[in-house]
Amino acid sequence: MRAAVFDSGIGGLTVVKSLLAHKLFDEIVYFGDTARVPYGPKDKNTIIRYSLEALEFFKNFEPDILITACNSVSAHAIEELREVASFPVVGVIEPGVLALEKKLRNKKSNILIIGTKATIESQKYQNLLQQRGYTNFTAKATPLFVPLVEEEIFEGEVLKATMHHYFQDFHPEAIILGCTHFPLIAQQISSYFYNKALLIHSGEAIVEHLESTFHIKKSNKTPSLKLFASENPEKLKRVAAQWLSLSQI
Ligand code: DGN
Repeated sequence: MRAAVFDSGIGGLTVVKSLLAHKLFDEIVYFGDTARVPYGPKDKNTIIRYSLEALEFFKNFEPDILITACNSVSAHAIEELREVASFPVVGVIEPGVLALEKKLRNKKSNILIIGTKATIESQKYQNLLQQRGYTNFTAKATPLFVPLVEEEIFEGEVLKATMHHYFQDFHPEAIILGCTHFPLIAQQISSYFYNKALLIHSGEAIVEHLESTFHIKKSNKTPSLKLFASENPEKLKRVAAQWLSLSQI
């Protein structure tokens, strides 16, 4: 089975990492729209247009499934992608909320959702949490984390100051990492909250969703990975080698 995985930049590699670890596909074709990242501050129509262009790119590879490893795309363009694609299109938002529900039974727990402006303003996470009976959640746009990750700043003083800027008033029991760039700084986010908050990561959530909804089973073979970027593919490959612990791509 061949999966196409799409993000605005390098963040979707965090989803690829989980897909590789669980060996769910024979082949993964990744496209990061690095020339136009970030999508987070862009309006819905622009996100839809860019996403449909990415879909055109993937058509040449004849994928069996498209995973939008980008919350901003999952929040704003998933229906439009589904209308046009001849294969299933799976986003990261619903799986994230379902994964949270499995781990956090107390519906009054204090939950913090972080993501891009586009994701937070779409209200998708907030609506789903409300539908599932959660009553105590706050959503906060934390867009500065995206350029830090794209700059390969995964730790250090700038990141600490940014976390303090966004998080100083929060004491969450669980945090939804509502942007696929954020697992790259998850350890730092976790230690900011003294490792006491449960972190929900889209990659892990989507693996559970693919197994349960699409009945995609683990294989014995490690999937082959093809990486494409609209700009500076070397950087994507460098981060992939580091983040995915691959010796050669
Ligand atoms: N990785 C994208 C997401 O999950 O929303 C966002 C990065 C961006 O384009 N701002």
